[in-house]
Amino acid sequence: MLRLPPAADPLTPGRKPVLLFTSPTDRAQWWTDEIGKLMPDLDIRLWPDVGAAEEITYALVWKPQPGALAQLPNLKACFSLGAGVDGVLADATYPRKVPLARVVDPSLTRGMSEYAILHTLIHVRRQRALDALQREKKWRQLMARQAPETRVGVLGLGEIGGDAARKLRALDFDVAGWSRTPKALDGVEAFHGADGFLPFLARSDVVICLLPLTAETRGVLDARAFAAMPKGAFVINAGRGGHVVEPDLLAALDSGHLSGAALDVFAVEPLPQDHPFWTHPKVTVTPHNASITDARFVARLVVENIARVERGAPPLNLVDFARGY
Ligand code: NDP
Ligand code: OXD
Repeated sequence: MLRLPPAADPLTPGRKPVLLFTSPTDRAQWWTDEIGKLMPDLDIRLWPDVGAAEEITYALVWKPQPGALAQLPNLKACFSLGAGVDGVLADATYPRKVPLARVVDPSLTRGMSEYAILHTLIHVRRQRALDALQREKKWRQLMARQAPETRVGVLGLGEIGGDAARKLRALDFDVAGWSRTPKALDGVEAFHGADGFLPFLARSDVVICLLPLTAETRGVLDARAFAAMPKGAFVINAGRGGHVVEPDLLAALDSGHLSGAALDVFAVEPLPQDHPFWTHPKVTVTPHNASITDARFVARLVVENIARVERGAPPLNLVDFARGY
């Protein structure tokens, strides 16, 4: 069992912060238990049982119902349950005067890098073909491309993409990354901006999308992008479904230009039962679980951020509304 050291209750005496939790997917009980261990006096309300809206001072959210946050007149800060905030900013009524913080945590980052490495290795080591041979009880050795001969391209070099790029580099892959602004990572070829995009794709045998979904990055992986990748390239998407133009990806797979894809995120989630990705022979589908925010670790960040705001400091990991991430 994980043991957390006891934390002093950091609430200002005489004031009563109230946290609203709302998520269609995360387990409320898990979060209230973990936050309760660290801040026992915190009043936590579970959507839709808000009580008096003016009493709510903090919100911990994943895909909140549009309009819900705008109805909280005394909201001091909002905390995303994930690293991505597209599901919060999709609500045009989000009150922009309220700071929005996102999750940056080693547990979340580690899971994402593991996903990127796992699917890179499954592809490079031809594990799906070996699984098929096993099903037929065939003993046949398959040659795999060496890591230094494999050009991996990571879209997004932030908390998660930067970590994945460094770890892939440590496995001897030939790694490049693409970001909005120039970045320097040891041993990683860096590309940035619109001008760097197609050259970055053209040198990438495995393309791993770890971008946030913003107005600029929506649909970034479209027919033009797939055509720019070398024949036989493999695509991994753990950013957001909105990054991929799904019909374009299917066309690039079916034409034989791309060798396969591992997809964790989709335009519509859960992935509809009749979606061709489910049964496509070149596609691996996972249910948006590349990395799941773990309340045992991230409750501490929520509590710290409440304490910071209570003492007049900005929350950690603030989102820049103008950039959208
Ligand atoms: P960060 O904000 O730390 O990093 C984002 C990176 O994307 C930065 O390098 C940034 O560039 C780059 N970027 C943003 N916009 C553009 C653009 N227009 N062109 C080129 N590069 C751009 O985010 P995280 O690494 O913490 O998270 C990334 C995403 O991962 C999340 O937003 C979420 O969508 C996804 N995610 C998915 C999970 C899953 O389970 N599938 C779990 C967790 C996260 P710059 O460095 O110049 O700012
Ligand atoms: C996240 C996610 O953004 O889980 O953290 O998708």
